[in-house]
Amino acid sequence: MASVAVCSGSFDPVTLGHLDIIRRGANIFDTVYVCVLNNSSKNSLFSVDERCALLQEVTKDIPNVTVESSQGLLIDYARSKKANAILRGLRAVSDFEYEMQITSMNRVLDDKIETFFMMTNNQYSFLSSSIVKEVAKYNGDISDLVPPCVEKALKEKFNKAE
Ligand code: COD
Repeated sequence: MASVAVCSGSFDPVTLGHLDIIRRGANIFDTVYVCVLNNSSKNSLFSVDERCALLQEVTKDIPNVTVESSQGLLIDYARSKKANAILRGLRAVSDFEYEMQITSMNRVLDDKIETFFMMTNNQYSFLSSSIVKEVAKYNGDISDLVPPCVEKALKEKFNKAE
């Protein structure tokens, strides 16, 4: 049976930490669907279409990755793709409680889809979309944190294009 994983997130915007998880996931699973979902507790800077376009750009060299978005529950999207796995990244202990809650809820909704966690690459352990947006807003250097197209998009958002 083909292994199909859904790598879910807000990706507002995609960082090198996300991309590292997507790439490593694509080495393990036959197909990886990257699904942009709205986190109802976060206000987003980029629209869903903008987030998808950036993800498409940075994953275009990975043949078994497809980028999509969904409005509803992650588990419904995963079922619609016949996925057997949900792939999430873990950075610090602080991620654990939140991830455990989502995973437990998703298991109640469908106990046939397993959630897999991949430890962050050490160099990205501090990295989040929120921290990148904060640094970019005040014109700090984010070139080691995000792909070039994301750096450009952030500069444009904050109206600091050179
Ligand atoms: N290194 C490794 N992993 C990382 C890094 C990094 N530097 N940065 C982020 N990650 C991981 C995160 O831990 C997460 O696993 C993933 O990448 C995405 O992160 P974010 O921050 O872009 O996305 P989240 O965590 O805000 O996404 C939450 C969802 C939108 C997936 C969640 O809210 C959801 O599933 N919503 C849909 C509604 C639903 O199904 N709800 C029921 C479940 S409770």
